[in-house]
Amino acid sequence: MAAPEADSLEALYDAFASMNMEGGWHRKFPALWPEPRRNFLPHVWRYAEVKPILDRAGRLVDTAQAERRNLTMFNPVEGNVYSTVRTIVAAYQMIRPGEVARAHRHTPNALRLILEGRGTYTVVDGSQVEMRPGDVLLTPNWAWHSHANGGGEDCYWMDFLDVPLVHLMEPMFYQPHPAGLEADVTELAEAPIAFRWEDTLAALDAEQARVGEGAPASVTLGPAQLDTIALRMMRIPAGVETASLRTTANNIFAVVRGNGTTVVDGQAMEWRFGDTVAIPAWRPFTHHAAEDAVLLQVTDEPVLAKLGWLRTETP
Ligand code: 1HN
Repeated sequence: MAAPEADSLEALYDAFASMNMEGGWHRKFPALWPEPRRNFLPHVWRYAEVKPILDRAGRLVDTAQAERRNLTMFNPVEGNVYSTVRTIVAAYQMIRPGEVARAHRHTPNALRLILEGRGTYTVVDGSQVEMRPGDVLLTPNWAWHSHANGGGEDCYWMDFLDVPLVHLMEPMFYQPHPAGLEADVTELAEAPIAFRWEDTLAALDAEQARVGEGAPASVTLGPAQLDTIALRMMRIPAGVETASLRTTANNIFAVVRGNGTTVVDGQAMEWRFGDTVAIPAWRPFTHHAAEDAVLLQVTDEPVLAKLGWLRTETP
């Protein structure tokens, strides 16, 4: 039998590549590593800088042109043009008096935190609820939703969606409502999808009494209705610092009240009302309140927990 002809590793690797395969020992990029990498970057977006450009967009872009006048925040990590952290995108949105954002639905789960302005309503699966500053409103997977400003003030809010997770796993479905808006609408003062600021404050007061003055108090906005995102309101009294935390969950904090500083991986980021702080997985962080502060925590913890990947440490 003839000896194999000029058989070399190089020829073997060419054969792998021609078959769309690669040797596990030969790949240029490792597939496994000892612990989560520092990939996405800690970052803060400042509402004071965002608001003027939202207002400019308000003058130049109407709701006929843009079904949603939203401005998404993309993490500055190289190559990313969309996600705020790996699984979640956050956006600022503004709607002017008389404007209507038509109904649509999509598989990504969404929620809103209202910053400023009264007189705007959201309609979620036929339930019309007013959106007031400090409120959090949910739009679960596949729920129809539209927004309309029937008042006299510009209304500003923040959106959070698990769109990047849906991109990653591919189950994206999206439909504009065939009629533009839902026909059967019931106006409700309260709804399970609406977490009112007054109720949040009352829950925080009760929790504060339980943990004692001078400690951070955190309440879950629940029961959970979004499968992929958990929500907590956290009050940090002036001068108090939260315990250092490192978690495999990705976090975004939105500033509802007060001001302070978050230190992520040694990097200090100051924040005040309306700001958005991105804290990617496995970066140790602490919050420090300069004055009494309330932060909304938006986290993909439920996903990590369901899959057995949630690890939390206090380094
Ligand atoms: C969306 O549908 C809304 O319905 C807001 O108000 C922000 C950001 C990305 C993708 C879809 C909304 C969004 C969004």
